[in-house]
Amino acid sequence: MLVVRSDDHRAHHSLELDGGRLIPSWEGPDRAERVESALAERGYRRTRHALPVSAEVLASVHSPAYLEFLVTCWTRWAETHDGPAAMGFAWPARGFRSRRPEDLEGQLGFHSFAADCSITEHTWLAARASASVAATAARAVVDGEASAFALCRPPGHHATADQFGGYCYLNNAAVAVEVLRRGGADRVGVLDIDYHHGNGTQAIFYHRADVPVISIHADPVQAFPWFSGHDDELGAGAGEGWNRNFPLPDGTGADRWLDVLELALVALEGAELDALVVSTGVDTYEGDPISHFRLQSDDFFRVGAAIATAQLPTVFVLEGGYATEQLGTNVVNILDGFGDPQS
Ligand code: SP5
Ligand code: ZN
Repeated sequence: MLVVRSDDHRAHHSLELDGGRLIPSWEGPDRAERVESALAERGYRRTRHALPVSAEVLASVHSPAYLEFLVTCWTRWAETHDGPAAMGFAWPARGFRSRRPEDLEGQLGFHSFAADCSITEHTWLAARASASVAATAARAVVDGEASAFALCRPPGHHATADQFGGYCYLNNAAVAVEVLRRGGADRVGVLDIDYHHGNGTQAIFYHRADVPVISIHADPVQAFPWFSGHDDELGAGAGEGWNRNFPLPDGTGADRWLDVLELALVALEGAELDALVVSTGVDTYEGDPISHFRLQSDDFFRVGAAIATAQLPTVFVLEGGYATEQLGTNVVNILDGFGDPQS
């Protein structure tokens, strides 16, 4: 399987509010390094550097105001603040109006939805590179690769058209979808297997019938992002019936989880897809420090093998997974289980 990567993630260090403390984010540069070394150890030698994602593709996923905000945020912040990270602290919650403020502090609330995520000096560079990794992997599949792995960091599935949060700034999976669509795949499915609901991907495609989105995740009554991911969120308008959520309780282990993956794959089969994007989070691992499912490292082989039964051109996009030491093993187990041979 082809691996697409970039070094530009390295300078992105974010801070997050966790238990009342501002700490270095669980989502750090060491994550990508672990995945890189596991790939090398396991013989994944075909690697490609990301080519820049086009402005058109980015604009098909995100709003112009949000992109401008991301590009300029750190410079604007540093002109008037000496704090280490730009983050929201007041959001248009229930009862408020969602009208965009002019001031940066207000815009930080308008363009985010959670305090686990902040913007620092090189966040835009890293987020754009991550989207470029996804775009380049999708382009390789358009050009004939059976599958590709996008080693994306920061992750993307929580990012909506105009909000960051959940360690995500640009929606890399949605970028991959758009590149596949432009390359001739009429119907592209998203299968999101991260522990957390991919609220951003759901929202971006919620009204569309050409991009079915299916997600298996922790029930939002128990887990972040709390306000998205219930099983009655089925899509709307032209997209009605094309969004499916499979929320599961904390403590879910591999057997139950894999049974639900079968259900998800049956639903995808009915969608008559031309290509598949897999939002590949491995925070379902039993040792994950911020998540509560119980998959073991060997179970990820079965996850990959099950996804291979869909027999679709497939782009794997890295999302979450915070048990850093086992992260590479878990990710590569999925890719090995999927089994697109090396060449
Ligand atoms: C891409 C992805 O997996 N994003 C997940 C973001 C979750 N961030 C907030 C998690 C809050 C969990 N609180 C656990 C506190 C442990 N000290
Ligand atoms: Zn996650």
